Amino acid sequence: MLQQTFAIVKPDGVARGLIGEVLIRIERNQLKIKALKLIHMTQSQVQGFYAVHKERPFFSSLCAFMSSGPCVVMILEGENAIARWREMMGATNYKDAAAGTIRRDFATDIEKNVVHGSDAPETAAFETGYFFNALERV
Ligand code: IDP
Ligand code: MG
Repeated sequence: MLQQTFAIVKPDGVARGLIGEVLIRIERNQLKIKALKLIHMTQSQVQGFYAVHKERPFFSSLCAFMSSGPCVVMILEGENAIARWREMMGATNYKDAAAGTIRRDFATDIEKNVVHGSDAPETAAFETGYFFNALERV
């Protein structure tokens, strides 16, 4: 099934010079980039994006981290793009992530885990719409 998903290179990834590394992996895995920009979110913009996590103990730390510097936000498209991008990212906790995944190779912390990916079609639709309007997509 042809799908779109939403991806982020988080502030730790951008600060550490990992934008190119992530983009190379995306292109090598035949996911098409349909939208892309560099943004620096405010805390309240992050709160809106991560609203599903607002009751979690790590929420305020996560919002501070995600607004600490610029991120690259993207829409990716391909067959089963949601699952394929999550597989490329690896588990949330890099210690549990499979060999060869982005988080296993580069994450330093359960929070500072380099990349984000939507977890379902409904969240992908919400997240792509949160960051991109029609003119920003090809
Ligand atoms: P995901 O990014 O793999 O989908 P989620 O459970 O949706 O993981 O959590 C969103 C983000 O919140 C994670 O990517 C990570 O940055 C952060 N996070 C998740 N669990 C923890 C935790 O236990 N401590 C600190 N940060 C966490
Ligand atoms: Mg998630």
